[in-house]
Amino acid sequence: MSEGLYSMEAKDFDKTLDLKKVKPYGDTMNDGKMQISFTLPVPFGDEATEAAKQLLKKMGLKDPLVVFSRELTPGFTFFNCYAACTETVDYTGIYVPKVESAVMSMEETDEYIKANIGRHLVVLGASTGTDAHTVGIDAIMNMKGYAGHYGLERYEMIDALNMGSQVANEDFIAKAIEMHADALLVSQTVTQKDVHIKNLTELVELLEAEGLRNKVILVCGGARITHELAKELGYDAGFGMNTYADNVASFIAQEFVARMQARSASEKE
Ligand code: B12
Repeated sequence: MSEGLYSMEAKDFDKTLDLKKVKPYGDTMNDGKMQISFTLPVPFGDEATEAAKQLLKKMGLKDPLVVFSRELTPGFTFFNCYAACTETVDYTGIYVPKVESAVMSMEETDEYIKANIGRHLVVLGASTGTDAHTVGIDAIMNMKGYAGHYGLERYEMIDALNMGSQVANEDFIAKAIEMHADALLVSQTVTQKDVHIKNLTELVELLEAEGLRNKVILVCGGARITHELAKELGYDAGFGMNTYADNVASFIAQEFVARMQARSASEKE
């Protein structure tokens, strides 16, 4: 198995740091310096800069500094600011639910599928509903891959089809049935008015109505998706920023094998 993409653990940090009281780092340790950007609906000028500083102070930040401001359009001013944060967080008490499968390289995943499953896995993906963002799902599926990581279409043991964007949940399911898909990958980028929750929930409901939910590995992803949210919505896994095909393929293959083993164990009982 290859090393995880993010292998740094708490033990690897500077030993002199108090991980129970972590604060932002700007120039020197524990200076608390943060960069904050925002827009106020006021005209560009000295009063706007003062308003931005006062707001930062009210947020509990010290020594506010407006380092850049510009009129966006008449009546609106954008700011870049620095200020010092006085709060700390206890890093040692943090728990983030995430996909637990070991991350394998493309070659390792192909070997794993050959050895443990013995046939190609069929994976269908799309950006669903009204969502027109294709770059995320392409990054995971496209033959050329993303950031030096080949996509699922490149895997010898995966038959991958990317339906593109704005795919209706009904059409997605019809294709999944036609292809006998083992895994479904859904990308959701736009979260305005929680439209992603609506789309993702509707897909789960439709799959349940078709009696398909437990027959497929259901995965969603997008910049605002977390594993925790995905589980809450009835998905098997969720992936956010900095995901590569390696993460997804490893999860699908290992989850498929785990289900095969669970099925054969229950048949023996
Ligand atoms: C390019 C872009 C567009 C293009 C999309 C073109 C295309 N062919 O994809 C166009 C111009 C069409 C567009 C339109 C809109 N956009 Co736009 N767009 C972007 C932009 C600049 C980049 C998105 C992107 O490509 N990221 C790169 C990819 C690689 O990252 P990613 O999607 O996060 O994918 C990674 C992970 O999330 C994960 N992942 C993603 N999907 C999946 C799926 C699975 C199964 C898995 C495992 C993992 C996974 O893996 C990927 C690789 O690591 C972002 C801003 C930004 N800088 O992020 C705004 C942004 C996403 N857009 C936004 C908005 C609001 C819109 C519009 C509503 C604007 C409008 N008012 O018309 C429309 C919506 C159109 C629609 N119907 O969907 C907002 C979304 C805000 C929100 N949270 O809802 C953003 C964040 C901009 C902003 N700051 O306001 N957009």
